[in-house]
Amino acid sequence: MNKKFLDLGYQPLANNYLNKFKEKQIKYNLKIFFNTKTKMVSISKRIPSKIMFTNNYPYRSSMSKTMQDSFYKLSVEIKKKFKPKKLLEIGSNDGALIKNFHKDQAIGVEPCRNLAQITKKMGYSTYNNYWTQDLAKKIELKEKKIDLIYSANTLSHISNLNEVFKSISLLLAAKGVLIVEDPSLLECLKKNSYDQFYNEHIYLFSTISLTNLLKKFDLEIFDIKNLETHGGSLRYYIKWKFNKELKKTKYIKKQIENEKKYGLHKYSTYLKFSKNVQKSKIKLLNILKKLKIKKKLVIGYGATAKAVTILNFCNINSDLICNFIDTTPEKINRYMPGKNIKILKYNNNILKKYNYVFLGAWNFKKEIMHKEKPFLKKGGKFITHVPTPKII
Ligand code: JHZ
Repeated sequence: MNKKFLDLGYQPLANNYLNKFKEKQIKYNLKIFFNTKTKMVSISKRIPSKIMFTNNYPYRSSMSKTMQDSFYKLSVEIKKKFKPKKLLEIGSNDGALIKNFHKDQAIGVEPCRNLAQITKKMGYSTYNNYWTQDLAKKIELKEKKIDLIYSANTLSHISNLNEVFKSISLLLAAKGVLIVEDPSLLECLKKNSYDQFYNEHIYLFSTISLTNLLKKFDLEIFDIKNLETHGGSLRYYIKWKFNKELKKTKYIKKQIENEKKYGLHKYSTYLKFSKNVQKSKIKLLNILKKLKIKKKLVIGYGATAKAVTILNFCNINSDLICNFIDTTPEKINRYMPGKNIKILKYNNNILKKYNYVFLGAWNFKKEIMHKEKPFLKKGGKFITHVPTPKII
């Protein structure tokens, strides 16, 4: 049974950056549910993939050094541990992972044409399609079975998980490995990072809920890694149940114990989280309103999907955060969805005009604070809402 625990109000599509000031935009009521049987956390309103993942999708995985490093490190690990003949990435984005593999070795699947074109140009075989059984069958005809399937920050974006895993089942070799990486529900609750919820994030997985789901497909997790990326993610290493060659590590049991200790299997935990979200909203607004009274200028750093949730839930307008900056060409000179705050192109001097920086990309706090040492030296300060709103 699905039980609601959080209502984040009316939210526009997170990656639908506006071309014009006050451009009309549809908003959807974003409610979050906990399923008492499967323990899965998901959002209520499912927007069709075709509306969200368009031919001009603005998010690029390669825009931060942190993510580039993470993908590079993983590629080294994959080559060493699993030595795949063929690797297929579901949601290959701009090739941040596959570029670390040989062009004949890695295959991309990417529904957003602008991104698929990038990896095609790089010379990688790329299927510009959504992930379906039809596509899996088509790939199998050409490539045969695949020994390593990888997917980061993609499976949690697809509403029909049965279709997702049936398609994977069609392609994964008997001794193959599936690696799935997505934000961790446990970290989200611990950090009170409710901005992990937006229309694209249909699910927020826990090891408990994913284990329950995989059983239906005869798949099981054999190893798990906690990652710092995207504010705390989990990397699940998955195999066929009948494959006894790959041994299960102790980390799965440990992670499930930690999740149970925190109460991820209980509805009451989510009600507590919901209360903390309301408190966080009030605290962040207090900080920004006080700065406005003092005539301080605040700029948002990183026009993230997460920031869209914050702005729209807290009703933050350009009187509280004047602008955002970002390095992504597709976002520059456009406006934050739902809030008409203009996104400026990042340059080394841009922060000079501002007194405070709100970390829209708080998940890259280390990278950003290191890069912006001159701003800090001149007395500039950062604001974050994670784990609790404060000036740092
Ligand atoms: P970042 C997106 O979420 C959407 P977002 C998506 N649904 C998802 O699941 C995750 O990614 C993985 C910029 N930046 O990664 C680049 C700078 O400008 O937190 C990005 O626009 N300068 C697919 O949008 C944004 O910040 C910098 O120095 O929440 C970061 O977006 C750095 C480090 C980043 O994902």
